[in-house]
Amino acid sequence: MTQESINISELEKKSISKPLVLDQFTADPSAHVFDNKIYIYPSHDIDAGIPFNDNGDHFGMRDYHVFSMNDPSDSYAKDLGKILDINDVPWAKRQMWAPDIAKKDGKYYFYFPAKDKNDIFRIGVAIGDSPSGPFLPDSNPIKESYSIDPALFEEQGDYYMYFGGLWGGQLQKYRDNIYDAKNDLRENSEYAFGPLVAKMSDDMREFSESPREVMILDENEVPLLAGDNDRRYFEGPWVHKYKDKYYLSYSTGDTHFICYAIGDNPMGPFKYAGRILEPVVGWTTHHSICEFNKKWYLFYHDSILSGGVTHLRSMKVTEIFYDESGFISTVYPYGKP
Ligand code: FUB
Repeated sequence: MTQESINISELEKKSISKPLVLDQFTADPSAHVFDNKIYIYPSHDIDAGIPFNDNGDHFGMRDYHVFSMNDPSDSYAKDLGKILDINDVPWAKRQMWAPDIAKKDGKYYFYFPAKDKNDIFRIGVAIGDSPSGPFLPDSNPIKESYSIDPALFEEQGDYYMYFGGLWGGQLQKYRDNIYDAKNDLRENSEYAFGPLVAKMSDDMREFSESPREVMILDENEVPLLAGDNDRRYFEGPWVHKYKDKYYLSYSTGDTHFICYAIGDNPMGPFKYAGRILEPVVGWTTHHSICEFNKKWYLFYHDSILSGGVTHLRSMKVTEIFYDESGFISTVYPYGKP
């Protein structure tokens, strides 16, 4: 949605949900249920004074807070405080982007992307004994990790990390997990980039195998093309399971949708299945999906609270619904037109 074409106060009135935090800006919410309580791990948006560009340099975040809710119907999420600061991470220089967390054997593993001293995005881990920390970061990023937007999914004791984002997220600079500054976006007629997936090692601090690209197929079982901007993967992967099927949802970036694809295996392939969220106010759209008391919720963000400022976003939540065939009804963040 372009900033010129919208009237923010009109859309605010029509919003299907309200910001969950009012005294700071929060984005890219990764929501999880631990001990029957909802914990949300968002990016902590700030105004770093850097002008908007397609490289996302204006997203200059420097720390993370964790929030909790007793129920998604609560009006607000409670700030449990800061859990990690860029100054505590020896390898990180700038831009702490969308994080996620996983619980294993009573320990909590907080995963976050940041640019290293060479301005290359890597993914780090910080470990704690409770969902609210404190978290102690490893002194190096995860080997073979790159790009942005880690999202963890657990299945019978196996943990999978999905990651990757185009443009400022640097995914287009890699082929077969190797960086080359000369690499760029694929041609429109080539297969689209997918997110990467790797199984985690037993200690959750490394990949147990090299990352593999996830395929997203169209209705004819052919991989989506790079020029299919309304449907192809851009950033913000999230995987959840519903009735024995695996759902990969993601942002389409420059077309501003949250879409999803369904598969029979956490590694894919996934078949494109539709849109979950129509465009929100702001350039980015980023979400998570979480079950609580047998209902399903979409955590997402928009820039309504900041009056439309792209890099000052607010997290929100709304319930989502599946039909009998397992398809998710599209959410219209400001009501169905
Ligand atoms: O918050 C910074 C970046 O914007 C995230 O990593 C992307 O997914 C997009 O939401």
